[in-house]
Amino acid sequence: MQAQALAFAPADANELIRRAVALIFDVDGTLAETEELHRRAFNHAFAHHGLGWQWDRALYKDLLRVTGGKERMRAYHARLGGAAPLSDGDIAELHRIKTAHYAGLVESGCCPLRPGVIELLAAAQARGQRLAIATTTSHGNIDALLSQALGPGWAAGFDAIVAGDDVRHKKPAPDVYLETLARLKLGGADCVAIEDSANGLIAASRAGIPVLISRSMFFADDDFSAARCVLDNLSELAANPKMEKQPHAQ
Ligand code: XBP
Ligand code: MG
Repeated sequence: MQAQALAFAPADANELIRRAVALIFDVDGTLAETEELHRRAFNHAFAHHGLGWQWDRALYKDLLRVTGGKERMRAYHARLGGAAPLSDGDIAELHRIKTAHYAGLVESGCCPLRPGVIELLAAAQARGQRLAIATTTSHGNIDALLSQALGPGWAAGFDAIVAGDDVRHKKPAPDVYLETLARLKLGGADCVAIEDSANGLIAASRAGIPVLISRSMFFADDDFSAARCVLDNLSELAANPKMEKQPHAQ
């Protein structure tokens, strides 16, 4: 199924994007390969707290099934069985340290936006399309990433920015996408969600939004058979004039 989606991806993806009134972007993994920085920031917080936890990439890939940093730490703690209890205050403090370290990493400029992202944002704005963000991470983390990549006035280009703690249930629940649609005053079919993970795909699909996948480092082998299109990255889109002239090119 995935091979079929890939074979027809460029033309379908261009059509899907162009007919949308609004493009709704996930952040982690979609706009930038941030998850490796999140992983390092978690490990920094664990060392700072003297916990003795160390999340390597293989373990982190597995833990990413749980969306949200606080929820991910809780799930890992539960998995350990007889570990010393962690209060909500401990989790909040770990997450505060993790978030501060993550912001420092992002602000150092080591995490550029993925290929094709800036071109797609510019092309969509030039076509008069609306832009939105629907993410599990926090407003602070979105701002750290996009201030660095797009400049301090970046938020003015987006009509809705909805973060994980703005809603009751994180992805794969549809809440963050439903809230985004409510703020945009649009139906799901008027939009396209640009995602990198199966959890994101499920969340957007449950909100009735067609999904374009841009494969990322940690989620490349997720099941994307319910996606409308699957790309390796957004530079495959026709933001460049060469593909605009060949809409049926594959
Ligand atoms: C991203 C996440 C986030 C980050 C950590 O999911 O799950 O939890 O890993 O962010 P998606 P916080 O890209 O599907 O939105 O620590 O700020 O929660
Ligand atoms: Mg993501």
